[in-house]
This record gives sequence, C-alpha cells and structure tokens, in this order.
Amino acid sequence: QRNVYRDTNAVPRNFDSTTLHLGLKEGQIASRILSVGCPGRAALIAKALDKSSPIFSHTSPRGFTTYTGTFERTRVSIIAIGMGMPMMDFLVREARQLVSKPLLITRFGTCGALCPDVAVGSVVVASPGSVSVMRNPDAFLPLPTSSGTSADEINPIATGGAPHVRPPYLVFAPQLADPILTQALLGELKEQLGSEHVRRGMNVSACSFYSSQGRRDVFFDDRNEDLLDMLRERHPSLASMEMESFQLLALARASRGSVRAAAASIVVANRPTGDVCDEARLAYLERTGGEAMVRALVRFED
Ligand code: R1P
Ligand code: URA
Repeated sequence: QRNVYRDTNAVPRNFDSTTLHLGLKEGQIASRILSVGCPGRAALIAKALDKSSPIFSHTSPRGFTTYTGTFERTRVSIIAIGMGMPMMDFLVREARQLVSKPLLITRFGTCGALCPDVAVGSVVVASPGSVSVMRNPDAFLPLPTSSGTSADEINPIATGGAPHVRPPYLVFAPQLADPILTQALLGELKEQLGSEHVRRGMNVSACSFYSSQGRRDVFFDDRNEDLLDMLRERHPSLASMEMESFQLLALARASRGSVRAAAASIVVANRPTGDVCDEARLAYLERTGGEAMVRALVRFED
C-alpha cells in the first residue's frame, strides 16, 4: 500500500508531483496569477485569453479551478479559489512552490461597501491595503465560576484574561498592497470601466460572511451590533469588506520579497443603504473588470 502523499512536514505533494490542494505541478501555473472566488468568474475571464495558444485547465478535487494560457502573448493563470482565508493560503503557498520566478498575485473578488457613497456596481481597489476582523471565540466562553471549570482556569495566559474583558472581535492592523501593482490595477480598471466607477479604499477581510461582517442571525450569539461602527471608527477610510485580500497581502509580506500582491473587488452590496447590484451589471464587471485585471498583470514590468 502506498502512502497518500509525501513530505508531510514541508509542502506535501501527491505521488504524481501535484500539490495537495491546487492539484497542479510545475509548468501548469504561471508566475502572474489572478485569483477570483467562484469558478464561473474564472471561466468568464478566461474567455479573454489568447486563442492562438493552448489553454490548460484543471479543477482539483479540493475545488480550485485553474486556467493557464497567454494574454497578449504573456503567460498568466486565472484561478478560482473558493472562499475564505485558508483558501488564499493554499493558493499562495502552493503557487510559490511550483514557480521558480518571483510571483505577481492579484485578487478580483466581490465585496460589501461600508460607506453609503461607495455605489453598488463600482470597484474598490484595496489601497493602501487591508485590515482583518476575526470573531474571538474566547469572548463567548462562560464566565469563570468558583465551582465550574472555565478556559481561564485551564490556561489563563493563553486565553488572555477573563471572558468579560475580552473583545468579541479582534481587529488586525493593515497589511499593505504593493503600491506599484496597485497603481497598475487602478489605471487599467479606470480605463476599461470609467474612472467614476473605480476608487481606492481600505479593505477589511473578515473570517466569516456572517458574524464578523456584522450580519444579524437570531440563531447565534454574535454580539456584533456595534461591529461595523467600531471598524469605521478605527479605520475611517474603510470602503470594502470581503474575506481573502488580507491573507494575500499578509502572505506577500511574509514571502521574503518573492511575492508582490494587490487586490480589487466589485461592490455587490452596500451595507449602510441596503442596495444590491443587479445581475447584468455584475456579469459585465466580472468580464470587463476581470480582463482589465489580467491586462494589468501581463503588462506589469517586474
Ligand atoms: C462571500 O460571498 C464571498 O464573496 C467574496 C468574499 O470575499 C467571499 O469569498 O468574494 P468572491 O466573490 O471572490 O468569492
Ligand atoms: N462578499 C462579502 O464577503 N461580503 C459582502 O457583503 C459581499 C460579498
């Protein structure tokens, strides 16, 4: 019987040399990568790849869909990663393993807007970068009692004080996008979509679509009534809220200079006004904005 994979204490590979989650091996992924959330958006954007060169496509058993081809004769990959920060972690770390050159990675996602003047159907470029907010499960533990066992009694240092003084949400400081790549995204997006539909703003990536994005759900004790106000107070330039960009920017920073990253998102909903984007506008922005994102990547001189 063969083991399921090799090299478990580093970046493991399957026995056909593919990485465990992207399901790719060397040569199947480019050094310029556009990541998106859903496979439909990746397929739509991949229509813009050159028809004159072969297009490699693969969906891994873990749900990553990759298209690698050329655009204006430069190699590029468009990869649908699904949702959430761990999926971005798989992408960045496994891509880093598979490509020997420096990486350029961008994200084109969807987001909610956090101020009334950021219209649905516009695009926000994460500039200067992204903060992050995470639900803090320790704050939801029962208060310590003299008789019962609480997490504080088990390990008071690790849990950081009594539950009633722990904040229910932890906010992490900004991770900055690459300023030159960001400028390139802004330029191409404004050119394709019109400058009135594209703006900069601080992004916030949340650990959930629900609790840590301030959505109400009577079935759960989330204590998030004041969360969006608290975030806006701490970061007055906050414009967009989604779930992956922070991880991309934080990993680029940790990459010892081998990954440059930037991000933009389509505003599908405005949280303060309750407006939601219509389907036709979203499809237009995914295709036209996505093509602008690819153009910025392939024209970028690294
Ligand atoms: C939530 O609906 C998802 O939409 C946003 C969030 O970041 C999260 O992944 O981005 P995508 O549309 O790129 O998936
Ligand atoms: N994606 C998110 O994560 N939040 C929104 O409000 C919209 C899209």
